[in-house]
Amino acid sequence: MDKAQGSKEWSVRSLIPENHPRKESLIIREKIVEGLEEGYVVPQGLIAHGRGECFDYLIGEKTQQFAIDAIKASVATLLLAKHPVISVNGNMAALVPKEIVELAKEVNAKIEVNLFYRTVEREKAIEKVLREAGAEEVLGVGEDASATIPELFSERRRVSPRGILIADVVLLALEDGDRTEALTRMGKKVIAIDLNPLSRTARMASITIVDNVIRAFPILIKYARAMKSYSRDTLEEIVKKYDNKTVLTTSLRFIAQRLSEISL
Ligand code: PTJ
Repeated sequence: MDKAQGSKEWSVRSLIPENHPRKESLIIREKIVEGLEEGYVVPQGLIAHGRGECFDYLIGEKTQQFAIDAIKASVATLLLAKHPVISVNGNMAALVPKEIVELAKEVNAKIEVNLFYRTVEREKAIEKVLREAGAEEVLGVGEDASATIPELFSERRRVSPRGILIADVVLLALEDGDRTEALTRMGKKVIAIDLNPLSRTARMASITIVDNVIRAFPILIKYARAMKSYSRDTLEEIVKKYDNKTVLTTSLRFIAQRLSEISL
């Protein structure tokens, strides 16, 4: 890449033709690449994104009813929570920074940085992205991540005593299953957004939204605005009726059915 190409004015996005059939998907990729260039997405995040793209293809790159059902239960759970926290990693910061801040405001949740490949530089870079997106407080950065999730050995064990440690509900995405399992053992409800219904995270979470974070966040915000006026009884009823196993089974059957229809 020459100097002109490396400058801010030159953007890879400008190389994507307006009428390219995969334009949206290519632009989303560029957001992840830009996050990598700015140092807050890790190279492994590109691999994670590719896995996500594959599963997104299988669900038709659309938010399906099983995701809407999970989104409604998630919003009810967040609105009922005493200490809800949205956990943010590199890919999430690249894809949905404004939406994270917006949803946190709607459901009165804290925002906490929590990384698998933790470095102080990345934590600070993600904090900056979130503050630029409107966040007034970002937990889990530097000394603030002074508490520990028991029986978890990755860097994800470091959490804020004002955030994930005391949270009753944690919303997370693009995650490995270990932390979800550890948080569940601590008695917390975990809401996971994961395009892969077979992942350990998807299986271990209390509520799994099988959808792309890009689409799921705006819908979460929309439902949060609508459901804020619901009574506690109504919200509790929504949570009570929700069954994550059914949602995961439905998503897998949907994929199987879709593939068999396409292959005819
Ligand atoms: O920023 P860090 O240091 O915390 O690093 C995090 C990564 C993303 C590298 C790490 O969590 C990782 O390796 O994730 P995995 O184990 O590859 O899991 C990612 C999961 O998220 C997979 O099940 C993907 O299908 C899914 N996924 C990928 N992109 C999206 C997604 N789910 C929802 N929306 C997406 N855009």
